[in-house]
Amino acid sequence: MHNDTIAAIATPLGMSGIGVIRVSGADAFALVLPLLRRPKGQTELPLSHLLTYGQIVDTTSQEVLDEVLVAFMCAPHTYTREDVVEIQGHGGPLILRRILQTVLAQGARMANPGEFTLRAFLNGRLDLTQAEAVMDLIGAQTEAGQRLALQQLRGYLSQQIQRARCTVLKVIVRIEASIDFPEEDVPTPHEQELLPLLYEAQQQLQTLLAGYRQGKLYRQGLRTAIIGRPNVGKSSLLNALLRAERAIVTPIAGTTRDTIEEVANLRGVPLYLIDTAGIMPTDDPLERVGVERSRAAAESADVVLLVFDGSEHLTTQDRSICHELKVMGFGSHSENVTHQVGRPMIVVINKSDREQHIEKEAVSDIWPYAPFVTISTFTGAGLSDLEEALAELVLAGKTVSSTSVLLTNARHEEALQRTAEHLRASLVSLNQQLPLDFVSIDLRAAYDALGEVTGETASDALLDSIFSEFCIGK
Ligand SMILES: Nc1nc2c(ncn2[C@@H]2O[C@H](COP(=O)(O)OP(=O)(O)OP(=O)(O)O)[C@@H](O)[C@H]2O)c(=O)[nH]1
Ligand SMILES: [Mg+2]
Repeated sequence: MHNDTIAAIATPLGMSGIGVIRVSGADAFALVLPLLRRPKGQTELPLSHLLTYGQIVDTTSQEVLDEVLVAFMCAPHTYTREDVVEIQGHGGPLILRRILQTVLAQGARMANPGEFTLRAFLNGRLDLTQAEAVMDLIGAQTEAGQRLALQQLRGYLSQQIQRARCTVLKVIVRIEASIDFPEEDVPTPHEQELLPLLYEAQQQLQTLLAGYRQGKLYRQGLRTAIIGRPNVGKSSLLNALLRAERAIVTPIAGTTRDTIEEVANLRGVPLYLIDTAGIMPTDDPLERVGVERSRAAAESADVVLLVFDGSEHLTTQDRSICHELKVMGFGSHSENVTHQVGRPMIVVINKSDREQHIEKEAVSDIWPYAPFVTISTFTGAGLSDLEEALAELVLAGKTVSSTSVLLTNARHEEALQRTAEHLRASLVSLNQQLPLDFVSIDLRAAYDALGEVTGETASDALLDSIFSEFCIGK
């Protein structure tokens, strides 16, 4: 299954300067060479890792399909560690498909999603975290996300996992040697000897797990819904945070009819800003759909920016929106921002450039613990405070440094949680002076769970599910 030769278009299908077809496997050279017509006199084998100029010809019709540059790359210094050929043609979908067709007609098989990277993994060029990092790198939305993916690709995460795994293994070896060879005088390890090692492994894991929440933010971003009654300045706020005139702003209440999503960058975290239609009672069927979408946006948001018009008195509409958000669980119930109980939100009082009429105390009574920010989208006053408050709320002031290794993947997190539980169980058994084989059962489970992260103990089903999420040609 994994020793045939595969081919796929490796660049997105669209109009572009060039497009690349990638071929990998033992027969890659033999399949492509007959299709390549080189300038007269060139008959020697092309040099590895250099570009060869020529024309791709359909072998049955002899029709010239494209003028190309081809890179022939000998194993093992290739992406898959197999022989790889990359044909660079002109970037038109029709041309690329026709070139691919002729390569397939020569006997290559169409690659499955992620199959090139799967081969790189199976051939030992990448471990599983590195293969997954390839996908993260392609999908990265911010520079911080890109940096994290690159660190993972370079193997920094695997190193940390291996360190913890090695510590666990040390304990397993000591325990099992004493169980297996009691007659050879391998002494039974003393609990005081094993505990420090297990504590160390547990700490290594907990450090990684603590970074997970933060890492996830950088990778997936934060859904931030801008909610409020009509005309308070929600669309103006979206534009201000994007520093672009994205949404239509008018003095007419009900300007925004549908939700609008845009990505802004908050200190490296992708901020998915959702501008919504003002929530209000209405009989208009079109408006009603918009209002329902606003509610859904709030429901699915990680954070809500609740906007009020500071130049007007608090209205019943404002109050009923507050009520709806409370029902959804928004608003912290404790003063301590880092140990919030409710879903995070920020109260934004807009239009500070005008005379203020809003009953601020009434608003604070409704939201005693939510951060308050007063802004004007006209003058820009308070916008940096708002960004600060958002960063404080979600990052607790932290930003990703170029050296930190953060766990970003839910699969890794799940496996490490399991590892941590097994370690905890082994520590309990050790403390209760249970027989050492009890301890060792849990430690073996912890060792295997760590191996799942790097791929050493990953099942075929797990591999399938991971690589099927890749794009074709990767
Ligand atoms: N003075 C002042 N006016 C503002 C400010 N922000 C927005 N406005 C005005 O308020 C009106 C409504 O602004 P929008 O941004 O369209 O408000 P909205 O909440 O998106 O309104 P809907 O889409 O209708 O729900 C416009 O006339 C804006 O120019 C501000 O900071 N100061
Ligand atoms: Mg609007």
